[in-house]
Amino acid sequence: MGKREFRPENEYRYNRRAGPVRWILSHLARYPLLPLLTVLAAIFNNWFYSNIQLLIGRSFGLITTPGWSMPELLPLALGVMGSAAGQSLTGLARNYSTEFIAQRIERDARDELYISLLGKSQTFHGRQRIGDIMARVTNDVRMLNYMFSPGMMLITDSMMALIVPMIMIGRMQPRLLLVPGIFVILLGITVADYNRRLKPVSIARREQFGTMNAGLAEAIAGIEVVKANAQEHQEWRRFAADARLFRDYFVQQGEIQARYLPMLIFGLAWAGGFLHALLLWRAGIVGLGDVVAFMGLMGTLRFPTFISIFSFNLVQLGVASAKRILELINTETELDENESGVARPVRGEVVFENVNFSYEGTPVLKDVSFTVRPGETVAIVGQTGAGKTTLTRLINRIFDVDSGRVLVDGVDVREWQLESLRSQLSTIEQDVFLFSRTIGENIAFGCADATQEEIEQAAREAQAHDFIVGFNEGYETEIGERGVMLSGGQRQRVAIARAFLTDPRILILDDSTSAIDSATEDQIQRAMRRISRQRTTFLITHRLSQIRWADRILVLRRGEVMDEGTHEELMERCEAYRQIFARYE
Ligand code: DUT
Ligand code: MG
Repeated sequence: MGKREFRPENEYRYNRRAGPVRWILSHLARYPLLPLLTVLAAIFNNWFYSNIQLLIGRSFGLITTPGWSMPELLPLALGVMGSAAGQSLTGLARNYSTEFIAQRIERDARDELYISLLGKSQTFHGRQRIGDIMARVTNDVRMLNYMFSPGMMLITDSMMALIVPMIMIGRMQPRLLLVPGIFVILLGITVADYNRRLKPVSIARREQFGTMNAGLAEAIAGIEVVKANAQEHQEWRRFAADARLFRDYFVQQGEIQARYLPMLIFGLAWAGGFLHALLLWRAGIVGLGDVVAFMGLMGTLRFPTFISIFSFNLVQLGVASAKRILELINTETELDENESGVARPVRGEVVFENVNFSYEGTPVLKDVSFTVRPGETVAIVGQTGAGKTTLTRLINRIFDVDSGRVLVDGVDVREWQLESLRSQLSTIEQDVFLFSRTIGENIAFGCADATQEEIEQAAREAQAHDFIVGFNEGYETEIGERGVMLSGGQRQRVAIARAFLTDPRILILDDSTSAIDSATEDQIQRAMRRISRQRTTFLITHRLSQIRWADRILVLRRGEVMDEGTHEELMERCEAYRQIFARYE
């Protein structure tokens, strides 16, 4: 199994390496009795139905022989009734078991996919379009459901609806098999041809759905930018083009379906079979009852013929969807949770040793080396794009170094157990992401067992308590879509409160571009100062007032450490440092 950052306990092992069909089968193997039940139920269901045709044929045979009597007909009539009841019961069992399989597999696959998404690295998520992921998690997983119910159910049923009547016809009079035999062969050929033509169109349709969805998700996520730049028209046109292409695939599919030959062939076969049966009857080879039963059994073939227009396509789509799901699951990810790695309380020493790092081949950090003692506060300054944020991301392993080492307490971060390392490390960025949950829950994120008192204590220390109780519902206030929106400064304080609660040993405050009014700024600074005490703190800021409480300052320029020292020292000797402040003050 590949690398992952997250792996739950007791995970079921599916076969993900041998293609979509094997993967689906490994899902099916979790519930081995259900497919068996489906097949058995389908066999008996069709046997009962065909039996009805046989009994009706026999009844006709009986009432056309002179001197027949009622007591002879009665068992046949009862047989029809019994078979009809049997048919309903087995139909019930068949539907129950396929529906069960379908729902289970949809649930399991969605679970599996979601778990795998949680385990993917930041690099993966940075590359992938959210809308496309959403399309796969919702729609493609749903297609697996349809693949079994009704897809596989119809196919099993129609197979039996071909085989069982054929056997019965053969047992009645082998010669009668001539027409249905030719028909079944032609059916096989035409259905295969039809599916071969339909497959690329249905698969393209699914891909296009993902593309359309991704475009939509992006436009909505970026709605502010769209509006601010008056790009509504362009975005609408872009979406309309995507939607039109999606529709075109449907039309193409319709055209292929309209030219569906098997039903035509069935019509011919039915008439041809009737003629053949009558000829055999005239020759005295079969009785009248046999002709009636034969026509009833021939009629049974209508259902599998008709339904094959959908059923095989559903399975094809299911397999194509499975392939898209597997693609996502099997995408290699760079980091691993390192379950057996070092897990212990962090003291807070951070060392960079000749670290080089690049994004997709573009070097961003070059030969960076420095040491931070436990509890020290280090400010990192440098112009925008210098690599400050990137540098801090190597500590909590959002990314891994290309060469060199990052050590926490003398241990390479790659040797740490990922969860242990990340849980003792907090990052507070300017652009804080909050979930659409209550403020209290957002503060307690990552610390699920926190009590209300602890949450409020943390909020007080983060200077957030006052504005929170200012809301009507206080800590129960919903944030985001269904509730209040918070300002940048308020969000930041919620994040600081979260950090107070989780009490990390290493803290990263990434605040380089913030622009907040001075009253709020004062509060945030007080909160930041308080939280930076007694833990190793990386401070990315251009505010002199904050830089002053740093023990040391690192000057980063185009990914290289230029100099380090106190503010006064650097003002004295470092040109790059002076430049930064010439600009910002
Ligand atoms: N970069 C990427 N991919 C990313 C993030 C950044 O290619 O996912 C590039 C942009 C920039 C360089 O890496 O040229 C350094 O980016 P970083 O975000 O580390 O810069 P910063 O020092 O934090 O800049 P700012 O002060 O604007 O936050
Ligand atoms: Mg940055």
